[in-house]
Amino acid sequence: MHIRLSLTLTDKIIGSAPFLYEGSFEAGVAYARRLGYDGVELHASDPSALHTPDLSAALKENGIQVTALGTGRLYVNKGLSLTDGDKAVRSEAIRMMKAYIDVAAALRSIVIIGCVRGNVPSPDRYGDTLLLLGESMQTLDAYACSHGVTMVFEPINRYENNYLCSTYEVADFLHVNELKNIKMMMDTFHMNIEEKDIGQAVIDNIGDIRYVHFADSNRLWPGQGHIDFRQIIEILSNYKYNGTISAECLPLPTKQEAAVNWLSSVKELLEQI
Ligand code: LER
Ligand code: MN
Repeated sequence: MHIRLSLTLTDKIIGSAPFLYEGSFEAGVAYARRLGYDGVELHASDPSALHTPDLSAALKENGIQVTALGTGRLYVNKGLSLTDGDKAVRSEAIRMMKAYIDVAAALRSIVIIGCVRGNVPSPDRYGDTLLLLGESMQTLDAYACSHGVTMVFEPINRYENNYLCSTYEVADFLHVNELKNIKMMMDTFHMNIEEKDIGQAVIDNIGDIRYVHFADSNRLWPGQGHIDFRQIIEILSNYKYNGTISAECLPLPTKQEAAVNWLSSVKELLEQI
């Protein structure tokens, strides 16, 4: 199994965001290398901050790959969503997502679609929201296809987003909308809340899974809660998953301790395969 282990970097941690480094991306790349990571997952509210000569030089110098770009800050910082009732807001969300795709094409990275999906404003608007999301995703899929970029939709637990919370729901949505370059990712923290059987959900959806976040049931690094990571890694290995596993967990007790402990526990699990 050829897996890349990636560290989550952000320019600014907002609230209880599960990222393990805060500061300049160039310094973050060197830090990820020093700790022994192979890649970085970048979370910035402005995609243009990610396509700079300094960052490219830092990536090259440290032999580090950008594994994915997170886009949640569009929703958290700017209130933009792909399903907003106001067409002008949806269009702005799509315009910004296209800017992330442009950067991802240059960096050969994946783009994550997480909370930028927005929420269903009231139960009677569920169908309309799915239709709006389908429309926005078709537009992004066409753009991603023409730029050779893969996007991954993240099932997020019900306490953070009120629809498309489980892997099965997301798989249905992607298939019904016949999306070509938009696949799925899995985050074990969310799966622990939403799936009946995490291992079975990985097996049933493996054909669509292109990216992985590892955090334990309490969102600390693997081994601190009760998720069976050995079983999940065995399944990923059996199905020849060759993508990234990313360290998206709470920065506790400190960012650095979480980053160091996440890596050593995941490496130890991988060595046992
Ligand atoms: C994003 O990857 C995620 O998992 C969300 O829960 C952000 O907090
Ligand atoms: Mn996640």
